[in-house]
Amino acid sequence: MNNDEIVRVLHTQLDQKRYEHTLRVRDTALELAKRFDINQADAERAALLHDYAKCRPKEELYRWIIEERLPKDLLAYHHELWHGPVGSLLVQKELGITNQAVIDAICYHTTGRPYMNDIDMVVFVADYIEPARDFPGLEDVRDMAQKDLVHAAWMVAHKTNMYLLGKKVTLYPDSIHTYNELTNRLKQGDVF
Ligand code: DGI
Ligand code: FE
Ligand code: FE
Repeated sequence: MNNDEIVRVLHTQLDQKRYEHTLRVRDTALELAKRFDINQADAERAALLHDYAKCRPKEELYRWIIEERLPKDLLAYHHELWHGPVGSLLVQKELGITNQAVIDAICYHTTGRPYMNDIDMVVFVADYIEPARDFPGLEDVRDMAQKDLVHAAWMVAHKTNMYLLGKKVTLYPDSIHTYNELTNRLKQGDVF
């Protein structure tokens, strides 16, 4: 399947708002991949497909988690966390995607994961900084994404977790582990 075909599929799978978000995440991911000399084909594919399951009903997402080998503990957390793991499954089943780097980046794009690789971080950061996003302090993350991808990913994890704590919602363990591991990486690199 080439990227033009994927874009056509996305148009049928996603509502207009999500489709346009996806194209902006693709453009942003490509910029980051070029800037940091990361595999552009993988970054583009993962960005295009990162929200593949976002518009499925939550009952369907629930069913995939029950029926397939996906982490059952997701069900004890907000359903917003389900579309990444389920999307990573459905792109294999429905689109025949086999590229593991792409599959992983889709799976972990909402929470991150410890020891994220470059493709994971490109999607994690691009999803947060695409041009139509407007979070408090977002310009600082955009500036950092011009210089240091790990530090930018740390800022995304930090800001997302702070925002969620402010809302008094539970944090999925991967969200915490991602923050901890990136903090350790920056400390080891003497950034902090
Ligand atoms: O799918 P998008 O809207 O493009 O973005 P996303 O997949 O990064 O995030 C979806 C939402 O998930 C976002 O509002 C923040 C939320 N989220 C991320 N980590 C956690 C979380 N929500 C809860 N309850 N717990 C988490 O650990
Ligand atoms: Fe998402
Ligand atoms: Fe997204």
